[in-house]
Amino acid sequence: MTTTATAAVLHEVGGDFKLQDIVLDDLQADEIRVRIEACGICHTDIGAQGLLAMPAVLGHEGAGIVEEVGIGVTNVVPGDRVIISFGFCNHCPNCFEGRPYVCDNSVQSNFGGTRLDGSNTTTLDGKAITASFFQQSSFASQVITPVRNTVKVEQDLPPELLAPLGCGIMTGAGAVMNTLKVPAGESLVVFGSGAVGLSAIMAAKIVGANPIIAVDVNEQRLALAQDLGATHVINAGKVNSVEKIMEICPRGAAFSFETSGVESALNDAIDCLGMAGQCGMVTVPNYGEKYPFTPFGIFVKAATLQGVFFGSAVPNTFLGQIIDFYQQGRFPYDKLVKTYSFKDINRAMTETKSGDVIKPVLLMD
Ligand code: CXF
Ligand code: ZN
Repeated sequence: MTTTATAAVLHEVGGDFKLQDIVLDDLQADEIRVRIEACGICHTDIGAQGLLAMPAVLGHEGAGIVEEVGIGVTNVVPGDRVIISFGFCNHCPNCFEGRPYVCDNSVQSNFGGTRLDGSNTTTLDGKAITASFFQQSSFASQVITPVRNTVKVEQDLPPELLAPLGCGIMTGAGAVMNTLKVPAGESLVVFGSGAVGLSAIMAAKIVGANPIIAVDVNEQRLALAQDLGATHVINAGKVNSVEKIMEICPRGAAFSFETSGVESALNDAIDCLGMAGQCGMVTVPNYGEKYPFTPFGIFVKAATLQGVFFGSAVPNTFLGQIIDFYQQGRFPYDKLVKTYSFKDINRAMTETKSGDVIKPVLLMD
């Protein structure tokens, strides 16, 4: 039996979202239907619009209550609370080896607009539309998602804190803990103090990185970075950040992490490294364009430039660890969150684009 839900439907790239009735398909055996309580907004909800056929339902940081389960689902039941994370196929060699964050079918799974078998979950006025964004499309009151990319939550946390764990917060923390594996006592420079960068800083404090240097152009965000664990902050709009970093780390930084997508920041994130340094990058300047930098800067230091997908996290184990750190007071990511009513999604988007809010979270009820 199909289900009617309300979704924020995007009809043109960069346009306003319109709350409309949609119809969700019947569940396949491995799927669940979730009543979304909250959904975070991530910059990929903005940056990916151009990749999708319109109309489309976005949203990929959903959390909510299981309403219905497919016939093959045994690990959750209606009434359970889940976080929905990224999509993966579960049958390619990388998934098989326990690395779903580099699933061979990641692009199709997260940006394909349909289930992995090509079928549609969602219709609007009787016509199939682009959905299954990150196998969820959680800017909606209800979604269909494969159970494998959901994490059952036992802890008593409000939905606005569960939702953003599925992408941005996990990516920042995971970049430090899983991808770069920054050891205690090593230096880390984080470029960009948004949700991903600040999560990286909190994780860096937990692992004992030192120094932890935050680079941004916004004084308020730098103050927050310091509050969350940065030992030094640098305003790249006022001083030469590489020179400053070299004063703090005369041998160059052991690790850098670029989260801003700003061209000069990526150059600086490479230039500030010492010998055999490692730079993680979670986004790119000028998506898809050739990039004007010289690989010599990497080669000459035997350095590594590492793309970071989802913080190399396996959500089913990693999200529980983050929640534990939060409950111990060691990962206070609630300081990044601002909630909006679902109907105010367009205001939330405007404040996301302007940088007024760090981690906006929509509340569906
Ligand atoms: C995405 C960014 C684009 C590549 C896949 C991972 N992260 C989430 O927003
Ligand atoms: Zn995201």
